[in-house]
Amino acid sequence: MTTTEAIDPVFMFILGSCLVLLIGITVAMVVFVVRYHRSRAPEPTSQVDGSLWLEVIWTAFPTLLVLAMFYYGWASYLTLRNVPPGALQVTAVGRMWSWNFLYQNGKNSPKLYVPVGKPVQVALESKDVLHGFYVPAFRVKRDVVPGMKNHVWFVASKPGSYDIFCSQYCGTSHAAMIATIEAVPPEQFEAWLKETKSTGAQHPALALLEKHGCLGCHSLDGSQKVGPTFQGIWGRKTEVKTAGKEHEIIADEAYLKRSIVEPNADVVEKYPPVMPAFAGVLTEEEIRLIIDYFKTGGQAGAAKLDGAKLAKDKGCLACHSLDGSKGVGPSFRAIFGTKVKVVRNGKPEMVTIDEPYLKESILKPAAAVVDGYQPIMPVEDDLSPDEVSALVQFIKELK
Ligand code: HEC
Ligand code: HEC
Ligand SMILES: [Cu+2]
Repeated sequence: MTTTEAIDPVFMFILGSCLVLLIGITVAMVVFVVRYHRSRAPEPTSQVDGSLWLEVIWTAFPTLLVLAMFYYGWASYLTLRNVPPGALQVTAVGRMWSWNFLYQNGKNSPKLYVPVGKPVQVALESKDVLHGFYVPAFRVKRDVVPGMKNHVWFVASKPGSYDIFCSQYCGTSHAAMIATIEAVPPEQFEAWLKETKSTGAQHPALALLEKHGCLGCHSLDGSQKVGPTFQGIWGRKTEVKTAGKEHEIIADEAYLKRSIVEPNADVVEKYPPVMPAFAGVLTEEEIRLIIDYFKTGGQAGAAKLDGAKLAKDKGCLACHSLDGSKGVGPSFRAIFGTKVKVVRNGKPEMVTIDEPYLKESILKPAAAVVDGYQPIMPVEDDLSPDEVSALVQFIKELK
């Protein structure tokens, strides 16, 4: 049984009983008013002292009716709470003022994709305040309380798009807290779930780095692995040993190329000479792509990620406008290069909006709070470094 099939009959039963009573009582009232009007019956026609069977009926009938409403209501409530076995597990995260959906394979999406005909259990989580997960089409509505475990389930029996609303007033843009359930055929859902990147295309060099196992030994985010990190590699000063002699180099095109093709020519100090040579494995063209990628510090890849789409999908636009108007947060329009007053460590200071500042504002919103605004911007902990760069780039270029 689906949640819709559980709820609708109860609703119709209660609505129907109420309608019958409303019409019955109103008709009886009108008939009595006319029939026993003083002009028709100037003298009282009868005096009834009491009627046992009448009393029994009008006590027993409403009692049974109300008990029946309770019984059907309770039974269908149990259907809402008991999730059928084998349901797809998704977590809905509510925050001011957007929804995000996390799947078990780590994928996340601003839209709730579900396979048609399969029950879906949605675990409800809030990052900040009280929200409500409300899907009228499937008759489910449940509060999303910070720190409390809660869930709903539903089945989309037909393909299509269904609205999700927030049903608890949660601040200024509460009304904008709308998301969509996309019910698609199961094969299409499986294919969608397998696509690894939810936003935009990958830089082709990244695919190469993954394919040739470079990322097993080199990180992109500055963390330590077997080899030096690729973060900030372009133009970096490095101590290397060339033919047994130590000297300092600056990572330029020629050095990087040699490091890939012939890693043992210059061995970075304090690292073991374990990198395999990629001469003959990577083509000239591929090496150029990789070096370009290093040059731009991943920016070229980030540019491929659509910053505008990200800003929308990640809920930034619920608080930040693109047209210069003041929202819950400052507008993104033409702020790059301007000066802004922020409060850092409790002290006011003027800062110029540059890339590091934007990055910090996104990753650590509470570090420098823009004067005149509340420190309510959420920490978006599932942004990848590329996504942060794409957002910075997007804000930077917004005229
Ligand atoms: C088995 C681990 C391993 C793999 C796989 C590997 N590397 Fe390395 N790489 C290292 C180590 C260790 C160093 C540092 C020692 C050296 O210079 O040889 C290094 C150094 C480098 C350097 C110079 C770094 C600097 O800071 O100057 C570059 C550039 C580089 N690797 C690129 C690549 C690329 C591109 C790939 C994939 C095509 C790759 N590496 C695959 C282990 C690896
Ligand atoms: C719940 C509302 C909210 C959401 C969602 C939100 N922000 Fe903010 N943001 C704010 C507020 C309020 C401020 C100003 C106070 C502060 O600096 O913390 C701010 C400040 C900023 C600033 C500094 C702006 C300036 O003029 O100095 C940047 C950049 C920023 N946010 C980017 C983002 C990005 C990117 C996202 C999406 C990943 C996002 N914000 C999501 C509320 C929000
Ligand atoms: Cu809400």
